[in-house]
Amino acid sequence: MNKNISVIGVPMDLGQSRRGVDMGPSAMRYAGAIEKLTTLKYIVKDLGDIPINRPVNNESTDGTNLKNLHQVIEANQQLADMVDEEIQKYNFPLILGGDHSIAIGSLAGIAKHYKNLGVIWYDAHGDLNSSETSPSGNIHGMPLAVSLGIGHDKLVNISDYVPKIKPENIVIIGARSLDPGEKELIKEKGIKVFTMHEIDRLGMPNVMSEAIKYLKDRTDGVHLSLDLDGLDPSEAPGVGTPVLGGITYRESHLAMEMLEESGMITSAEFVEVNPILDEKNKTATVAVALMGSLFGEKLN
Ligand code: HAR
Ligand code: MN
Ligand code: MN
Ligand code: MN
Repeated sequence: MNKNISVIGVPMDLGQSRRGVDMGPSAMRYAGAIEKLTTLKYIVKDLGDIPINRPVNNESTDGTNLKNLHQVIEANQQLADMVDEEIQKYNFPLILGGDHSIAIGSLAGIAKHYKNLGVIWYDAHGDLNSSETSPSGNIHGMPLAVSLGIGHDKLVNISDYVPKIKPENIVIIGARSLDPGEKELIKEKGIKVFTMHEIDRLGMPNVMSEAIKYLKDRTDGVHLSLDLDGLDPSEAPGVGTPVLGGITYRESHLAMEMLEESGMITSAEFVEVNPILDEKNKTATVAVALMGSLFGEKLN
């Protein structure tokens, strides 16, 4: 793994409806993210937080149902530029969210550096909605679709190229809440998904081996987008859209360790940590523990 990590905080809560996820970056820093990586002998640069403009009101924009569209675009363009710059300097971008709408900017900044960027989407949700299929108008339910070039023009055009990623380079892990339009898109595009059913059936070791083998052949870099709601709410309660029956803490550790051993991860983000909904910063603490495994922390 690249020894130079650039940490970028994105205190964004405008891609969804529950306040508090904007404090995710502070919660993960408070839980010791920077110290953890430093202890693991990385050279860590904490670039601080991107400024997020507050919306004047919560009304839909551009004649769509997309909440806070303009602020989400602005923040993601800033994030994309910053991530792009860090990769140009050969640094590993580690992005701390914020709601999952920030993956739009992360991927916009990252994907231009790869011919075939792979994406591991560790999440209870598919985040494959568009304005037409979204039940909520929440942009955090859309970033994977947007990165495929599906969605509002101004969102898909961030950083001026479309699409950012190819459907065959995506692996979704942990899905258990997919909307009808998302299921259709998964079928239509042939996106590889390990739902909770496959995790139960095959076990996490096999799921991760398959995911790694699948991506290894076809990609030249892999972004890990880890939504804390991929984990079970009993172990990661501080999330805005919890779904029962999720991935355990131990399974998640193993997943991170296997990704580390694969050597394939070239950027990562940890999103949807909401300290207001949390119990004593448990979810941020889980996030930081998983960062440890992803970056090579060993038990002995
Ligand atoms: N699929 C639902 C929607 O589009 C819920 C999405 C919840 N999203 C996240 N990100 N927490 O995964 O509104
Ligand atoms: Mn998500
Ligand atoms: Mn989710
Ligand atoms: Mn282990």
